[in-house]
Amino acid sequence: GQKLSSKEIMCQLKNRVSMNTIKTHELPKSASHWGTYLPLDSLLETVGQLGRCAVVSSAGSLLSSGLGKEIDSHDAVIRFNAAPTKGFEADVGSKTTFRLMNSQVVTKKEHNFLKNPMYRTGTIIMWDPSIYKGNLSQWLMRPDFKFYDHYIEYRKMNPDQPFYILDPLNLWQIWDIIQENSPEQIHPDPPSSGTLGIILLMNLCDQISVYEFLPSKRKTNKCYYFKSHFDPACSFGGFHPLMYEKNLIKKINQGKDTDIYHHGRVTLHGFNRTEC
Ligand code: NCC
Repeated sequence: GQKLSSKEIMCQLKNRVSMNTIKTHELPKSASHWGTYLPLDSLLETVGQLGRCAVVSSAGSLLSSGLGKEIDSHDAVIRFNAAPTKGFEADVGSKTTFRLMNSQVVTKKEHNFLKNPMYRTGTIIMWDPSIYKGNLSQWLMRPDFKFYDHYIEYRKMNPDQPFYILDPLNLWQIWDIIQENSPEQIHPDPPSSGTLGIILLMNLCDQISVYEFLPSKRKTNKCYYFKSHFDPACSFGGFHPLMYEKNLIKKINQGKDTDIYHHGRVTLHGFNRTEC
């Protein structure tokens, strides 16, 4: 692992990660049955520059945080997967501008993606991993989950809701930077949705507040604020290199360490404020 400064890490993330979402014409013909349902322009082309943005992790330690008002005071809020706001507004707020989801949540019946009205708020961004640095054709031969049918069906039912799919190459562009800044070899598994959301918003917002990604004093083994499920791997990682992701984000935090401890809050600068 190299020892880069905060600014150098910011510049690596800014210059080497594209956060490109897939457009129809970039896909091989074999994917046109669902590819024609993709939005015409990419997410970054469509969403203009935003001011203050919030990233809300799904961690159990958001419970009793009372952060809801603070979170909602941001211009845009990103949430992940099946994380609800209903019933948890006091702690996590109620605004949802973006929802970043893995393909498992879109595909598996148990998540009820097509029926649950929760998903119909905000812009959806889905990701599905390829093999390390695989191109779009390699990815489509072996997607992690077969999301196409639900993607088509959802787009037909909700044609006006923006629904992007992240180019899987982005995952590995980020993974490389995590690996280069870590003291040991990491298995090439994709970064968690949390880290993808943070880096996405660094492309879109002037300033980003991240909640309970770096755990506060409220930290417990409770996995989610909305479920009674206890597992320390939720906060530190099993499949995802989550601990290494968190160490990287810690290095670029512009806020105070006491803000992490008391509020679980990290403050990051957007790339528009990062001169490289
Ligand atoms: O758990 P998950 O993520 O949905 O959480 C969203 C993001 O919040 C951060 N987090 C979560 C819990 C916690 N205690 N600490 C945290 O810091 C992480 O950054 C996380 O990314 C995923 O990343 O997509 C993940 O999705 C789940 C699962 O697929 C969905 O929740 C749907 O059920 C994965 N769990 C399993 O597959 C069993 C999880 O590994 C990663």
